[in-house]
Amino acid sequence: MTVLLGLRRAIVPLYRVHSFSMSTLTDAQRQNLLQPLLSAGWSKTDGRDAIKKVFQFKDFNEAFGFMTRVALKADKMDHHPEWFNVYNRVEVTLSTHDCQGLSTRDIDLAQFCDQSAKPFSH
Ligand code: H2B
Repeated sequence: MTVLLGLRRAIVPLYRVHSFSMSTLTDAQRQNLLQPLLSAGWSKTDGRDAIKKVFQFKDFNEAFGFMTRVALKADKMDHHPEWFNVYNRVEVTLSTHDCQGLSTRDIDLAQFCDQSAKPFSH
């Protein structure tokens, strides 16, 4: 019995970090984590709980370099952007499908996008 309880104690936190348990941002998180992004060029999308931002680069090489860095990060996080690219322009939309809204994963990926685009902001 004690072994089973110990096992449960070890497994439940692991389960919680998996996407099944992702939940949408609380009001406090929207104030403290989302608001700074909205002040930095991200905006809420119409009709759904998601954020979007347009990144503009010098050329396709820079745009695709940005996309590559974000793609590798997204793969590691198992959290993927919805995006659209034409030449030097990348439109990024972030939302968490598992909870149908914004979660802390979107905050993390949005911050990573901003960091990755920084060297190219002319
Ligand atoms: N990406 C995004 N943006 N939201 C998700 O809920 C999500 C994801 N879930 N990437 C992941 C994959 C899930 O489907 C897999 C099975 O872990």
